[in-house]
Amino acid sequence: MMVLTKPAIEHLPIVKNSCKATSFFNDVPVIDLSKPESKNLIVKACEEFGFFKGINHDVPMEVISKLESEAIKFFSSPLSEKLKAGPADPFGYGNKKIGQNGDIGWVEYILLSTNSEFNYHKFASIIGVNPETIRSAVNDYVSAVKKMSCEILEMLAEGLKIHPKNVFSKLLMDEKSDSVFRLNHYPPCPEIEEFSGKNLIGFGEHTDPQIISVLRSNNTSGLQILLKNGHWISVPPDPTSFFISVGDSLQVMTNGRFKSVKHRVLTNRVKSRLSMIYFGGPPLTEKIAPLPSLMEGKYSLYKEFTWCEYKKSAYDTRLAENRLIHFEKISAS
Ligand code: GA4
Repeated sequence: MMVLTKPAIEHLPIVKNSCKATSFFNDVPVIDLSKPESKNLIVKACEEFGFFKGINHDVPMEVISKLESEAIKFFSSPLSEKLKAGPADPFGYGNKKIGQNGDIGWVEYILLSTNSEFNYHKFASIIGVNPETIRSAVNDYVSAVKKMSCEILEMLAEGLKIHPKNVFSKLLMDEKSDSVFRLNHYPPCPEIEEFSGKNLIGFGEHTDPQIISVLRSNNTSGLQILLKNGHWISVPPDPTSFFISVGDSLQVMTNGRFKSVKHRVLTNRVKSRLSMIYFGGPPLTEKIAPLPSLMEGKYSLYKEFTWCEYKKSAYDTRLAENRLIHFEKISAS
């Protein structure tokens, strides 16, 4: 195995291997999305973990495989070619640099907005296909995953006994929904002499600012979530399922009943990891506030803000920061 010396990948964040950080998460809540009665389990999973695995979904495997194969072709292209589709500011191709505030990781990615026209020509010419091929692969995948996300959000609303059940899903269905889609590729990371017993970080710890995030990966491990008890646990990959996370906006809309889950990705020494994540967000002008039916006579824990204000503030932060803290009301006690 190739062993690198530190200067080659200096500056990249690392994490110590500890039993807790590497223990596998066998208790990940698994929710059968085809059963209406799963709604109560979804609520429980969002309260306890802010995270669950959804099985028996209706996203066709061909739709997933089509996009996956185009993504593999793109990420296998020479770096000099891929760089022509960047930099990600924030949309486009990004390599190691995450966001605009100095975060880096052992990752390359394509980030795109689902409500604005994306320039597929650059990507298509790099892998030598018709731009329509890429556009339809992305659109078919995003439409299917968005539909599934809306169904999950409606089950969630029913589980919470909120009427109408589309309170959350209508925000994603809105034609102005400010959603984002990202393809992340984590190349295998060679062993590093000075860092033995430690892992390089692929994508540093963070919460997602949107309402809901839906992740699908290949069969390579790397994803970890932070439990309420402060332990990081690894989530075993499952390419046939989707992993759903509560975002900051859903935390606010439930007045803190659901917590957005902190997560990160560690690199793998042997295999590359490819993940596709849909981040379902509301329209920019949407007010993000606790739903009155979830207040139960309590006060809102958060100041009033729009998604545009939150997003702007979030994009000015470093990845690991607690972004919601600036929007919390100071308690009187
Ligand atoms: C985390 C969730 C999504 O991947 C993302 C990320 C965004 C980016 O990569 O540009 C951010 C990050 C994410 C939150 C804080 C800011 C913005 C990087 C960063 C340091 C696309 C998003 O919407 O917020």
